[in-house]
Amino acid sequence: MADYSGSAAGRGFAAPMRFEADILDCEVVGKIPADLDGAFYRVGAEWFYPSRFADDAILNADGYVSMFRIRNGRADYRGRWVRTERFENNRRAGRQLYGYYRNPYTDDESIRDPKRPNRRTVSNTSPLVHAGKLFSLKEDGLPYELDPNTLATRQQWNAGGAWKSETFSAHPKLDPLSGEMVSFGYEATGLASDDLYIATLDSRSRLTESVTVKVPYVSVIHDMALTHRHVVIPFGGYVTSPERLKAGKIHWGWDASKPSMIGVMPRGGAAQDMRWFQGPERCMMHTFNAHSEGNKVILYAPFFDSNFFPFFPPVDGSPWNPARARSFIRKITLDLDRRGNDWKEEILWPMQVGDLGKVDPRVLSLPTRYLYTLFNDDERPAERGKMGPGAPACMTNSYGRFDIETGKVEKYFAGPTHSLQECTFVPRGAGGNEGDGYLIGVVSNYAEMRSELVIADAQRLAEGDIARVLLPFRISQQVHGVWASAKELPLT
Ligand code: V55
Ligand code: FE
Repeated sequence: MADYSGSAAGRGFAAPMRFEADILDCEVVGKIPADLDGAFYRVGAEWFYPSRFADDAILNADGYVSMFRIRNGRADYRGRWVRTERFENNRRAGRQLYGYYRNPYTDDESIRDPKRPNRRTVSNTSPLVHAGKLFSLKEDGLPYELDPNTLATRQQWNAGGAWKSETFSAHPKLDPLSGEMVSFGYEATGLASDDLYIATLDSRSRLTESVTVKVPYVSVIHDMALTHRHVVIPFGGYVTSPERLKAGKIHWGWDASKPSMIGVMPRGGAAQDMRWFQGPERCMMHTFNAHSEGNKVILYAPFFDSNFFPFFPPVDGSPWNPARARSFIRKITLDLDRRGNDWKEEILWPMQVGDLGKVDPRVLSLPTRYLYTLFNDDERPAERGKMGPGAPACMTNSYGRFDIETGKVEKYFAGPTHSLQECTFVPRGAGGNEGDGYLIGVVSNYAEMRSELVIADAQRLAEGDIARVLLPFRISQQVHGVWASAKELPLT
């Protein structure tokens, strides 16, 4: 039996839940809307065998995929490990063979292969549904295709050999008008390489365009944004090098002297069309959305002031600073007609928010009115005395709909012993207006030490949820989730 004590694995509510699960017709409070027919997929990180290093990143834990299949007002739950090559190698060995987050030099000799770092992927970051297929993604490797009903892992996928990067982002963007997917891979040609590969696949998943550009410096490029005319590539602060990796360190360190960068290139452009804009110290992980207005690109993103991740330490040896790991909803304007390489940045709301935000997928790449994300509403009570072990010091008790047009914030409160995970917007029907739909997400119930799925009307968040699906156990923190209607996947 693996020893989880003293490892990077959590305790209490966050203690590893190593089983796979099927719950038919879950207990429901309230009424699941009859028009919901589809599946909510979640991908997250869960240690099968714990890390060998107490200071490793949770981002290095094994991929775990779960789904809520919802139809006829009922919900079934299923959870499975993503059976990566790494998972199967570990299982065969009966122990953790792999070392630090994205550092193959720290791996057990039996599987060590620094020339092929993408084989180490844990595929733990986000589900993707495109062209009738389901995938789990992580930015250090290729997608794993999953069975959308059984969640069985099929095989790694590279668009039939057309995808020419060793890596594939966890955040490709889907164009709601053309059905295209635009995605990228960074460190595209090997460990710490400065090649960034960007490609477009059509609505049937055939690769139509690709380009490779050099990055100004090698950093985490976690997310992107897409407009109907441009591809937007933000990053900043994190650094790595072959020397750092050979010295046995975790993949990333934080270098506060590095500028934040945003690359903008026309969709279908050539390498020389990439324009790099530059800004102050920022930790740039997730985006909400972007659109083009003439020769301006407007990006909405919940970027952090500085390093968000305590396990990627500052390279100058200073301690991680939680006071600067704050994110705000920022509006960034990139003017392609200006000669300078700077951008204009506005903080739209002074309140701190979580950075796992969403928009209505029908407006992706287009002008946006509503941004949805999670935050902690300090005006709501937290009943600490009722919570079991492992509740976080900072709770996340609310979802918000942030109205860019009016500035108004509509708030959903999950409860005094509850902490929410990322929200997902579910459109009501295929047509319809932006914002007409549901906001759904999993919440940790620390009073009863189990998890729930909440479903709220996205236009009536203040009225509370309309249904809650109750699970009889804790499920691990998702990183990202996606809703797929029964029209998008062959669901049984
Ligand atoms: C992120 C998550 C990752 C990762 C790199 O949220 C960045 C950002 C879950 O894995 O490997
Ligand atoms: Fe992400």
